[in-house]
Amino acid sequence: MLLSTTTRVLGRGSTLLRSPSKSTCVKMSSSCRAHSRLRVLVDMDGVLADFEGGFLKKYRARYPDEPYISLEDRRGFWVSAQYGQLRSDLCVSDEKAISIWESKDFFIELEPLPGGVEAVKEMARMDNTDVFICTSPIKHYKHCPFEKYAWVERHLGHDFLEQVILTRDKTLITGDVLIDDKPDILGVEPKPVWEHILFTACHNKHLSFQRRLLSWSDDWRAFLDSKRK
Ligand code: BVP
Ligand code: MG
Repeated sequence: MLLSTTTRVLGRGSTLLRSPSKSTCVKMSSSCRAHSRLRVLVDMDGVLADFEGGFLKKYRARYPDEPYISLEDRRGFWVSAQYGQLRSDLCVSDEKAISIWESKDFFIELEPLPGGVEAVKEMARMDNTDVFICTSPIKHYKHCPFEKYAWVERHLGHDFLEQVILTRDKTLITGDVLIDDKPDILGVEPKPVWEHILFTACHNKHLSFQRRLLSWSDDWRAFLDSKRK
């Protein structure tokens, strides 16, 4: 490997010259602690964008005579699974529910969750901090990936498009912190390097979890500081 002579670009234009004496750098955690910048991964649906509220509003408008699940009664990450149970115990997912988020304009029209956009902008301005939006697109790719980029551009600005990571497997992404509303973030990497802080959402508020943010009014700054060491 050419690590001893390679200059790598890290974060916002800062560079790290690797030398033989710095070779321990690559042996440390594969997160970014080796170069003292904090890397924060922020999920989008359920953390920055109101997926649950947007879904319920459009579902009720399109299917006014169908039963629905209030946000208060939501349980479990998968909306489709709970709607499937509502209709038939044999059904594992619900096509009417799925049709909502597969529709054009579903993702771009999601409202920002209170304080999220402001928090991410503030994080991005913090010293020694890199923020990435880490989000999983649905496999019905006709609208979702495009609209996720468009949402970021609309709410966070064109330059923030540089910070977008679309992945179906967040365990592969390196970072110090992942702020995400999904309780079980699984993938091919059994030991992801990030610490998951659960962002509270209607579907996860009843679960006990090691670390959680109640909302963007909660003290996310203190949590990031605790990770800086
Ligand atoms: O793109 C979103 C919607 C989709 O999963 C993605 C969650 O991404 P993260 O917030 O974890 O990055 N999604 C899909 C289904 C059912 C599919 Br069938 C669902 O019930 N809930 C849900 O969020
Ligand atoms: Mg999410």
